[in-house]
Amino acid sequence: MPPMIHSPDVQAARAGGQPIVALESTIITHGMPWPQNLEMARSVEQDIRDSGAVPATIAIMAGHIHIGLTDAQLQQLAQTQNAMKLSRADLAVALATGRTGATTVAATMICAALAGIEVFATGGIGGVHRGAEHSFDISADLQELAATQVTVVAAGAKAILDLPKTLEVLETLGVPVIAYGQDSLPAFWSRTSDLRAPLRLDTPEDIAASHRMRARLGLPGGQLIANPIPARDEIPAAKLAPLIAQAIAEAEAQGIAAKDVTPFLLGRIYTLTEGASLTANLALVRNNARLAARIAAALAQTPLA
Ligand code: PSU
Ligand code: MN
Repeated sequence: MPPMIHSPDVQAARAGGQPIVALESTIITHGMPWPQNLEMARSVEQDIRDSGAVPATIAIMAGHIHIGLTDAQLQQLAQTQNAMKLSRADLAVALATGRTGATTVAATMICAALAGIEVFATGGIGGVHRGAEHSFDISADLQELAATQVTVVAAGAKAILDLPKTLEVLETLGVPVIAYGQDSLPAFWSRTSDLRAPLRLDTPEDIAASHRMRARLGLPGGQLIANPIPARDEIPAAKLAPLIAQAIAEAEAQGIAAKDVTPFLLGRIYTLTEGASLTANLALVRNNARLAARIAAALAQTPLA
């Protein structure tokens, strides 16, 4: 096994057979500004506890995979400037050389699977960027969903992406994209998009049963659960569209590329919406955490074979 440290809470949960939900850390270091990032990390963990599961925020610290962080570690990570953004490609180098960094959706899935955690909550996964036909910018999160058996609860893909292309790639990769409780594909800050989700499920129990069935079929890879942001917290897509377009144009003009694209766009949209995007982002992550906890509890009741 790679160097791995479980927090005392996660250790106790494992010993007691309690449901555990994984959380990523790039959203803390690269997705939100200080100090709202720490508030978000703490409230999401509390939501999971309140829903009857145990949170395991995952990060790389001093060359170790941490499954669950103490509050002091969470604080430290939230204040780290220039933390590494670690995806599948970066994990081994970071661990082998004793580095500290945050895990993306892809890297968090890998670490969760190694730790035997089956459910993971985040805000929005990475996907196919607009203009990908020129930039080739397609998030490693998509391939990870095809390879690693973790159910990921997100509010769809971030609306800064090309959603139709993201859906096409997920279909090619054989990843089930399952809208929770509605037919439309959620678009992160907005409840609906003009795209129909390929699949729909209405209960955590059905999502857990489908997770188990994939294992029985011998299918690698996970499921993407697209959970719409609560109605009172959403920003209508029409209001966001021009701001997203502006942020993307600025990124292009400034030559922002590779790992920097997503954090740059999220930061600009935060400024352009005068903070409203961050409030919505916080609400949707918490909503995803609560659903993930219910799925983890349902999985604990669903036998393996
Ligand atoms: N969801 C959010 N905020 C974020 C991210 C997701 O609400 O910052 C992060 C995730 O870690 C995701 C990453 O894996 O953005 C995608 O980055 P890229 O597009 O470079 O693959
Ligand atoms: Mn990218």
